[in-house]
Amino acid sequence: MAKYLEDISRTFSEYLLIPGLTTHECSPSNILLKAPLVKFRKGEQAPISLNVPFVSAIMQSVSDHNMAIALARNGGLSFIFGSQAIESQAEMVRKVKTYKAGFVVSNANLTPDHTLRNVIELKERSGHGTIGITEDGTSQGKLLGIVTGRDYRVTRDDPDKKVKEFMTPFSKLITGEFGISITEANDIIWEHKLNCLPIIDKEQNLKYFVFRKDYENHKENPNELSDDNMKLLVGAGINTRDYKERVPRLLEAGVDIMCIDSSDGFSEYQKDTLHYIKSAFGEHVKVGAGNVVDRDGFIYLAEAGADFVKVGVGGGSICITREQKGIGRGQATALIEVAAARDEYFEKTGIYVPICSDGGIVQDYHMVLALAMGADFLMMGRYFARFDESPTRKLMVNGNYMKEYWGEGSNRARNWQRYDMGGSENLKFEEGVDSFVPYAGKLKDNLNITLGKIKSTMSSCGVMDLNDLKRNAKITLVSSTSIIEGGAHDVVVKDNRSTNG
Ligand code: CPR
Repeated sequence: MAKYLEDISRTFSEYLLIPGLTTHECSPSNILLKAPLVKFRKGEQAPISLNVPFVSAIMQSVSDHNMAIALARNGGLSFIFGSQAIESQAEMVRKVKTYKAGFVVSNANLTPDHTLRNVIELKERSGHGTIGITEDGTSQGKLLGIVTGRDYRVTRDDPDKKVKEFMTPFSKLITGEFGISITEANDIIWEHKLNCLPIIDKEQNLKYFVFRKDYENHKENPNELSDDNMKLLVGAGINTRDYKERVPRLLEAGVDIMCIDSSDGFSEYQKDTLHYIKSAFGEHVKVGAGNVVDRDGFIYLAEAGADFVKVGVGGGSICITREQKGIGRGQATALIEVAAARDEYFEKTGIYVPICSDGGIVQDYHMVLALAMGADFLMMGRYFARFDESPTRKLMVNGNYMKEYWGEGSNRARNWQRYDMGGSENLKFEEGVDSFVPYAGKLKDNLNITLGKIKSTMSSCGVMDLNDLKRNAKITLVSSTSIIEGGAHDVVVKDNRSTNG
């Protein structure tokens, strides 16, 4: 007879935190959000920790090199999507590892024969106000000029006017030589009162831009997550099929950690993958596994050698796994059981295997609930997809700016390799949708607001760090009527407050 679990599958929205005593020292500025990323022994420190307990989802529409750079600079980490050719994924990893703070590869480029209309479209789509004009329109082509908002007037100029007629031509540009340090580049910026300094090689090819505003930002990035050589940390998604070829290429490119990406990770395929990687490349090579939703799944992957275990089946915003396959579990219930299994495993073996709550975070307060329920860190897709730094297009939809966001098991991603059972049957149905999410601006601005809220909640709960939160939070279930009480009610709201979307 099938086994019936007694519990009801519950989601984050069904819980709230009860405030604890807020002491004088427990002010948001004293609260720490450092979190272990990989397993460690009792009494030791995790070999890799996050400064902010967030990682971005292993998805085409979320985690490329730009997202990875932005997130690591702000204390979190991206897992670059694995649903792409090995070489292009390795190249993205390399871009993060060779990233030099302040030197930005130009993401918006055109040729002199493009038009003002193209400039305006590109600016809207990419959000970049400085456009590199190169011979072939690529980011590394021969630099012929730049265009910024000061070079044209949208309301007066003919949209068909050619870029070459209004760009600031190369002869009038001040440039820096490839190889100069960030301090030298900033000296040139200050001396010539520039907003942007193009860096070129001896053949006049564009290499980077250095922006005045980035220099100022850089000083404001105290959480930056970097290795011993001051290079940013980066992760990558892998699958249970081509790991023998993919993993060595990712390691060569400098990847710091990998994660086996699957909607159902409780499988012998994951165990085989973990065993192979650990024996072929060594214990120091870090690999997370998942996803699971119960004790059995966690213990299986922890014993198979996973460095962290990811929790969540079917809770992702773009995910229809539960509707399609009838598998899954409410994210809060899954997390609470797996957190207990992690603590039990730690008690028994002295090895702490961090868990990551993956998917289903909608409101900022869900994050602090997930951390209180025992998640060591959180993986989010929708949250990050809304920012400038995600790899997708920004489009105007019904009068609002939106970013595209699609699931890894949707037809659009065609990432069928993540499904461990493989085979052609998996091509016959989708596990996710293609969608829009409201555009929200820069990662840094949004993250600062979110972290401010989390710290403020922690202060209300009277806890100083994430361990303290896990141990001492008081969590209560809410009834459907008390959920109504929690929003604005029985008043006529004057303005529409924006939410996380
Ligand atoms: P949200 O943060 O958007 O709610 O969820 C992101 C998570 O959804 C991903 O990290 C991944 O685990 C899961 N996911 C991504 N694509 C999916 C498809 Cl097509 N089906 C099921 N789950 C998916």
